[in-house]
Amino acid sequence: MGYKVVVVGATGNVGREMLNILAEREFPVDEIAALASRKSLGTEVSFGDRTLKTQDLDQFDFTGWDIALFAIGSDATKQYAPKAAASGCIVIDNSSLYRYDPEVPLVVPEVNADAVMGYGRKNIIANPNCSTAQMVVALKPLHDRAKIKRVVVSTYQSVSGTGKEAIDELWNQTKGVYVPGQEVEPSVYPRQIAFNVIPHIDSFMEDGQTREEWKMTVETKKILDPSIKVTATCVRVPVFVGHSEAVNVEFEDFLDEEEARDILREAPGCLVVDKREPGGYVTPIECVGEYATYISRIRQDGTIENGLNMWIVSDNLRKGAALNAVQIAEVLGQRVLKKG
Ligand code: 2RA
Repeated sequence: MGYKVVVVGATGNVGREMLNILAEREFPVDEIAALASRKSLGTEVSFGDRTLKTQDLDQFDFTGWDIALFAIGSDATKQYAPKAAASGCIVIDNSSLYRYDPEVPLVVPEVNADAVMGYGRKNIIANPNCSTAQMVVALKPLHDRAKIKRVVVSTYQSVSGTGKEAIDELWNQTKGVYVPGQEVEPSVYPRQIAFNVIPHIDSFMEDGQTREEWKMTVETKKILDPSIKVTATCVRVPVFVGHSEAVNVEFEDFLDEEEARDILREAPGCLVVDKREPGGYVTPIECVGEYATYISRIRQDGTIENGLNMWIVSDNLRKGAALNAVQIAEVLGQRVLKKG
């Protein structure tokens, strides 16, 4: 006996990964529906060795369906998620719409799985921002051991975080640099992304940070601990998939780098690759298609009393979005729906 599962936004990067991961992890599915906007109607998407034809989100009746994984923008989520939730279908939403709503749990299962039990207030659970998810997976076990005071993070975020058109822009701009007459002007980003980096993701706020940077602060506080101070600089880099983060952590108590390495080696969702030699660390290319949050370059920060530096890398479409959503569905299945 399994679940009736809907994937909303099934033709997008994240929606397709949700279907892939539901199949890979053999989530107990009795029935599955792949929904898309009218313009993508009938597009075929893969679900394991099956092919699904997308159905029209606007016409779909969520009544009788158990879980809906939403991977569409905030505006469309605002229109359809409440309709799904009101019909009794529990929504797991990957947009930012509900993340900061005090009545909606914001969940990374390796960090705060118990928060799933708060789903009933709106019948909605929020998935965090991709750059937050991988960071809190690594911070949680260290926080439990030595209580984190402050985090300073610089991100190196791949273009797949923006979407398919950004992937195409990086590809075409890169080719255009080498092929005279095929130059591609920036359209997705304010500047050329090929062979460049852009210190701007999402919109600017009054205080000079971007919303992406603000998200990392607010979401880390909601998921892990409201007392942790977080300051972020989020940068777009010419990488197709895989977000990387240089993270500096200040603890209440001293934490030796070797002990930190041992803790992370045993921590859920974490994989330590950390040798002080060429190639003894993870780069985005190695994380693509994987589930793990990789941690490298673990080392003391001698400039403060109780500091550590580390390098955190993960597939932003997976742990940063689709995998985390499916893991939330697994927790729902085990603790709430209990059919599978
Ligand atoms: C990005 N975190 O990387 C944002 C949304 N996925 O663009």
